[in-house]
Amino acid sequence: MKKLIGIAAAASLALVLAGCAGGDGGTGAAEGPKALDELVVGFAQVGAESGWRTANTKDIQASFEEAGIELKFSDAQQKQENQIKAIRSYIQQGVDYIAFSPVVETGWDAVLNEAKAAGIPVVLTDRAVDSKDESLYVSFLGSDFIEEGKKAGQWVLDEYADVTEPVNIVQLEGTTGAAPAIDRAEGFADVIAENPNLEVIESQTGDFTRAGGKQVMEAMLKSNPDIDLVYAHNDDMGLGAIEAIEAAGLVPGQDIKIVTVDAVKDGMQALADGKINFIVECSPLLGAQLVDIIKTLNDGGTVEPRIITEETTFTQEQAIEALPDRQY
Ligand code: GYE
Repeated sequence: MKKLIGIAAAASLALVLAGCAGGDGGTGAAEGPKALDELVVGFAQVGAESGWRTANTKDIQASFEEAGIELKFSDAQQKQENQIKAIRSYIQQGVDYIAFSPVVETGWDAVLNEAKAAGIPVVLTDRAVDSKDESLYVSFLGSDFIEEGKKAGQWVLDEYADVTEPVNIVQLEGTTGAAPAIDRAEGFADVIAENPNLEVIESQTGDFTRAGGKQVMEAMLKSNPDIDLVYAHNDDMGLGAIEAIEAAGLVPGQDIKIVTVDAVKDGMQALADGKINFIVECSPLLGAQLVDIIKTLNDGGTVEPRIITEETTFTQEQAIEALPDRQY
């Protein structure tokens, strides 16, 4: 008799556990939270185009590992079609959550609707989509890129406050159509508009890569003998520009000033060395917050639709001070 009760108890415990494991397509809430080691999250990364991206990937992978949550990871090599394929495969595999950093802003509605139909919540990390339908994702975690552009513009405005001559600025844009490229250009343009001497004489994409920044800068140096300042949408393109400027026999940071965004180690080193003049920070450390979002959703809680990363700016002195403790 005792044995029979034991078996019955074990069977009902098994049923409860099976209930917890879900099978509801991932919303989790209806049947209670899953154990963390039963959760599966699919992450579709942009690529490995920059120091920022490498740090972001490392941080996300490490955070999920630490939390004991399985993370499926894919690298889209900066191609939207690859990212869409990865998301579709996560949907097919029936993951519990999908997180991704959209390479460009447009063209996501179809695949996001597929995720929604499958009941898989989507979290945007780092970059935004421009979809009007905000029900297609639960939250967007990342920086305010317009604000970053404004901070870069403010430094330029202050630096050239007293000039009476035109200041020739060239801009190295990030990936065409990417939220940080669009917004960093917009914020910068808004602020420098206050001083009519500040003029962006050329603006080209360097695709957020060092090689791209170098190549575009080489061409710009050929067509414009009189460049005063480079505004690069990330450190890597600024570092590429430094190579081109040096190859042209000019001194980066002096003959041509450089302002960038990100504050990854290599950028901070160039700032400390006086080759870059100012960096606006953009933090790639989004892993812990992403894990928190997933845990909250798994517990049936709600998350803020927009979570903005806190960031600062760096001058040369500040870079020298911050470098020894810089994590990425
Ligand atoms: O600034 C750049 C990277 O989306 C914020 O992408 C990110 C940007 C970052 O390639 O270095």
